Amino acid sequence: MSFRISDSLIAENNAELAAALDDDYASLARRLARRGLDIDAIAAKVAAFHVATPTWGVGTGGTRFARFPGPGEPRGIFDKLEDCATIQQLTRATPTCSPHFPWDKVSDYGELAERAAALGLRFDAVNSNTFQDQAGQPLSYKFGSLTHTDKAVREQAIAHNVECVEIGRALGSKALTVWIGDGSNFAGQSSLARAFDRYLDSTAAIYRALPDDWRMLLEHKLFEPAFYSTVISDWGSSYLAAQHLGPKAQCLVDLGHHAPTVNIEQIVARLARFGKLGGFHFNDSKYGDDDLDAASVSPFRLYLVFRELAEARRARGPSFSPSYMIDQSHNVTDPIESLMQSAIEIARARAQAQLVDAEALAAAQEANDALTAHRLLKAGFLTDVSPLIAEARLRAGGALDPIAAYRASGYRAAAARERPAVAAGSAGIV
Ligand code: LRH
Ligand code: MN
Repeated sequence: MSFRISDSLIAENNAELAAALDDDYASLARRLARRGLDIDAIAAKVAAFHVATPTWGVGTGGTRFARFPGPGEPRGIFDKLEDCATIQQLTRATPTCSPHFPWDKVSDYGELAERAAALGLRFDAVNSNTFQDQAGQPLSYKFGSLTHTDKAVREQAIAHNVECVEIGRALGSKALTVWIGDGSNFAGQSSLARAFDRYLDSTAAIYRALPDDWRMLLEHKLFEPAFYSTVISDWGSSYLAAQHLGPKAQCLVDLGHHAPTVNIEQIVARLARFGKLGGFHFNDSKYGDDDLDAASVSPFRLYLVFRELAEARRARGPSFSPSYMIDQSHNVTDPIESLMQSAIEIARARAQAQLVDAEALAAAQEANDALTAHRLLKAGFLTDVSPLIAEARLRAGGALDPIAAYRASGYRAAAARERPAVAAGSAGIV
């Protein structure tokens, strides 16, 4: 697309908001100082915190019933990169994106890497896909992929993952995310034990193809597309597999992949404790894998996850560096706006998690002073850090109000002019 949002538009937009921000920032600075906290130090930490956008998330998403594309839908990875670059330009929180293959397949990955670099983007983990059959694919994944009973199907799926590693190397990525939908819809349909053993064998073959400095991120999910059993259904199965495979294998926590009542922040604490927390797919959900915007349903839960991340970083130091990525489906909003809002809310949780007096909290916990401990922990969540995260964006060259700047820019209308309209109707998340 020839249209790019101009820095002058962002500067004009920021100028209108600057005086109010300065006032709010100074007031928050005083309040945090009373709590012994240095607002500039926290703003610097927030500015250094980044989350990757999902290339599959910049197009309008759908459900199994339907997808209702909006104007200016990205036609392919080059359009998707432009939209990811626009999110980064305005939020300064998303300098990386996570691609998905074969959805983002091109003939020249060198050209793709150059285009991304020209747009100021880098690639985080690459995602394989053995949950759909591609046109011309010799063997079907209807009854599974890496755990299929037919060795030839497993080998086809392994080969695809190894190809994704090769693509990732050309793009400068350092990790492969493996999510498979393998499972069953009837009790007795598959051997729960043998299916897991086949998973271990197949992922071991992929593991052997990993470069030394790469990670393999195993993504668990409770159900869907399988509705009786899922081979990697929970963090326990994922952890066992990662332990079995070796140090380069870690677990990826997609917030939407758990039963509604599961204590996800405790899973984060457990996996971090054993050095197996490899990454996140941030989103939110009320019922199932709803892939809603991060913090749009349970902002307190996201905050609690970042509290455990802050504790893990205190315990494990700078070597603790999970991949932070978003994985959402935007069915009724402009995907760029939703991804910007999500990046802002994730930065908010990151900032709030820094505001807890960890020593006082530990003392209250040791003293079994439940209410004081809860109040000390909640103090971060109850602090409106909007001025702090806005200032962090401003100092990084971003927009104080990314959505207002985006709407004022006319980017979506320009995309609609330059990208042919897409017919409505086809079902599916992308
Ligand atoms: C599975 C999942 C996985 C992706 C897909 C798009 O539900 O979370 O991470 O491959 O969504
Ligand atoms: Mn996911």
